[in-house]
Amino acid sequence: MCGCSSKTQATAERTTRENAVEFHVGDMTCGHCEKAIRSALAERLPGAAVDVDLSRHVVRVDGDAAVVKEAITAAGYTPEMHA
Ligand SMILES: [Cu+2]
Repeated sequence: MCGCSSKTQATAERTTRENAVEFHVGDMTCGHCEKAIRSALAERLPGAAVDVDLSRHVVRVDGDAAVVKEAITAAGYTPEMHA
């Protein structure tokens, strides 16, 4: 058993950040939406870690919830705070 296969599985590894906020964005449906949201977030939170799960319509950002919500809304999408 070598390390190759275990390394492949580790690509799904998630970084858990204490101040990460998670939003459900129901109208984020394709790669274009993801791009628009990512660039809106990069504009307001330069350098912040952004995690997008397109299949679950979830956006995770290492930043302030109010700023994230404003950025997603300004991009034309509807963020809902995750419990
Ligand atoms: Cu789209």
